[in-house]
Amino acid sequence: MIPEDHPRYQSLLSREKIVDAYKSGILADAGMIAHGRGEAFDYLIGEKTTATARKSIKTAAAVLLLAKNPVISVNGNTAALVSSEIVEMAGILNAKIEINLFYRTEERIKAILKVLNRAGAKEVLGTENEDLKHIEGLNHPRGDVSSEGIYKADVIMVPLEDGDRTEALVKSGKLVIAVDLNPLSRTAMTASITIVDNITRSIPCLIENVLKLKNRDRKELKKIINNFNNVNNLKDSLRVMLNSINEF
Ligand code: PTJ
Repeated sequence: MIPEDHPRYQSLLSREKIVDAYKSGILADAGMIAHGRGEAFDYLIGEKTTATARKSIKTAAAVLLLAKNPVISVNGNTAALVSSEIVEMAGILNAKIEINLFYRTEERIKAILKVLNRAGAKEVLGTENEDLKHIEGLNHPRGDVSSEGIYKADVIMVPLEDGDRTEALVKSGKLVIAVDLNPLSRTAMTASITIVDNITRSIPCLIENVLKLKNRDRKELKKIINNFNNVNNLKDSLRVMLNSINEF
């Protein structure tokens, strides 16, 4: 039981979800380490969605609304923290949901599928019932993807992705939206759009932006995208972190 008035309530709540997900076989062992690393960076941005992150979130919303075939990739940490939000967002965007794991095992796929179904997902790709295709340039099995999902997607959202796979996806011509609290990770630097924010805050904020931009014309959405530069946005995120140290 975490008291709601605890100053680190949200952070402790996430920790609890991560530990529960680990115990129920959803999370990879390394998912705990990844979460801890994320927490450290979150601390440096003040555990809030910065103006810089809002810019990338707005751009991601525009990209997702213009996508012909958007796919949201789900791994263990994402399923543990934001499964309901992912299902809600996929519904609004008419996007596909695909389980795509770095540490892929049949047991974890089943456990994550259960969580997504419980959150209301009707169709989930990337499970063991499918004939998976392989992305060029990646060793088995983390390059295995659904032929109906990531394989033919034009836009892929990959919260907490690894650098190799982001690189391979971008190389294969996909537009990749990453959520990564570490602005210096290879994923952050390789993705087309990087949201430097906690997934627990950025997915709800992304849903808000999608709803706000939903009825805007294509020209306006394209203008938002053209005004965005990922490298500059990452530099701004680093400045936010440095300033938080200077303000100390
Ligand atoms: O479920 P699987 O098998 O696909 O494995 C998932 C993990 C995350 C274990 C795997 O992809 C991995 O090892 O990732 P990395 O290389 O540790 O990268 C994870 C990145 O996510 C790090 O840069 C963290 O800072 C960042 N991160 C961690 N928690 C969050 C986060 N970013 C946003 N929100 C978070 N809550």
